[in-house]
Amino acid sequence: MPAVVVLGAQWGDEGKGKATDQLGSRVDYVVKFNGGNNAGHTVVIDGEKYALHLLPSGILSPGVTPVIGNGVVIDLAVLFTELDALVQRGVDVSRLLVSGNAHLIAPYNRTIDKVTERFLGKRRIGTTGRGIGPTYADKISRVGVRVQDLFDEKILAQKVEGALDQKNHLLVKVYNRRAITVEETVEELLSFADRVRPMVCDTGLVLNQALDAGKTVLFEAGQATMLDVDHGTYPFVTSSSATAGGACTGSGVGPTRIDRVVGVIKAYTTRVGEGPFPTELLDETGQWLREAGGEYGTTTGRPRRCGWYDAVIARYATRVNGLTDLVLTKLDTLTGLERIPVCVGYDVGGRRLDEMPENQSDFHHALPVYEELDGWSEDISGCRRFEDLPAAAQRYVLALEEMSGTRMSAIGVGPGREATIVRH
Ligand code: 2SA
Ligand code: GDP
Ligand code: MG
Repeated sequence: MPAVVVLGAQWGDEGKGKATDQLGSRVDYVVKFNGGNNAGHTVVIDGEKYALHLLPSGILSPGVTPVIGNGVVIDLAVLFTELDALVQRGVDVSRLLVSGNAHLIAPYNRTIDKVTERFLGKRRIGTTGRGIGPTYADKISRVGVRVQDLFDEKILAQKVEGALDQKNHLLVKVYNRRAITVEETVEELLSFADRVRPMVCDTGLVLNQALDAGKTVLFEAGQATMLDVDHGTYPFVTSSSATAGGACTGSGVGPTRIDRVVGVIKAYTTRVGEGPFPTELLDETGQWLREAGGEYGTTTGRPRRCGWYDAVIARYATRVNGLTDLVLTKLDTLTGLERIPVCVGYDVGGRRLDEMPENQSDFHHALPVYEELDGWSEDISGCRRFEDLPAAAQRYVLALEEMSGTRMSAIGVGPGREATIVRH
């Protein structure tokens, strides 16, 4: 397993943090390649809970070198708050490497994220408000500020001035806010420069050299396939490439070097923020799933929308990412349900679809076509072998595996590191 990508197959919060942490103990490098502190990955080790946002989950495994790749957007204040909190809990963070090409979330991008959402009103995306979208917009518009700019004050001031020219117009004239000065922005960014400098290097070169030397690298995605800016439910997406291709563009490692792509998928579906969600349950069953699964945002605390497993999405994620494996999580959450519906296709205006509709409006109007499977009532959290699961739970997993078209190589039966059934 020299190079493996771990990503979300649904709308996020599938349990990527736990999956990465588990694989992390067997790899040399863990690279975060997209997103920023919009992410929230929970890892539970010996009953102790860690919520990671900007840092790769691999940071918790001793011996692993964590890397923040060029595809990530970095809020420096958050980076150091997270690092300090981990140091206080005894985690060794000294090996962290940061790409000089990663973009910085400037304070004005946080402001613009929040005011834009407010002004969008009913059309809002439901962002995390962390400045992610505006920072990626700056990157693509070529007015972004990168980590390497921190080490030349003159260049930093020029870049901030270039970015603020447009933004102040928007802030003052459209959003009725005060103008942000170049000086205050530069001062805030520079206050972190000395601390970040020793971590900064050509991370693409380091990773390629590591692979050449036979080391193992795990690429950890933030958000998920259905939130990917190209392949997700646009415009209700995040602004980065959360699919497998993003692992290459966001790290500087070519696609021919990737050996495995692991999709993490929940035994049901959740989504946080706005946008279409065919299997969403707006009734008390949805509320039951939310409480049973503890479905509240790891970053913002927002209640997550809950619904049944959607095999159309599983097949789509398999295709878009070229998945080699699925890791099924939170099977234990479904314990106690008599029957469990699974979405096998959509009805769009009387037409039956087995694949994701290409047209966005069709997806908004897609009605789930369900097949019902038997549930189980036994506590499965102690199961460690597939054969230990009740027959109905085994059948549920095998049915999902067949519908999704990818082998389910591991099954999560609890939040803890050890609460996993490994099949392949
Ligand atoms: P943004 O802030 O620009 O990335 O928001 C755009 C959309 O992406 C969704 N998004 C997420 N969805 C699930 N989980 C995320 N991380 C946190 C978590 C979220 C939280 O682990 O729970 O705490 O609320 C995440 N980050 C971004 C977001 O909801 C928008 O739909
Ligand atoms: P991520 O963003 O994909 O890393 O997922 P989050 O950490 O935001 O949300 C997943 C939640 O489910 C966390 O609270 C995990 O501790 C928890 N979790 C992960 N796998 C399992 C599992 O198999 N069973 C249960 N009950 N909880 C799990
Ligand atoms: Mg999460």
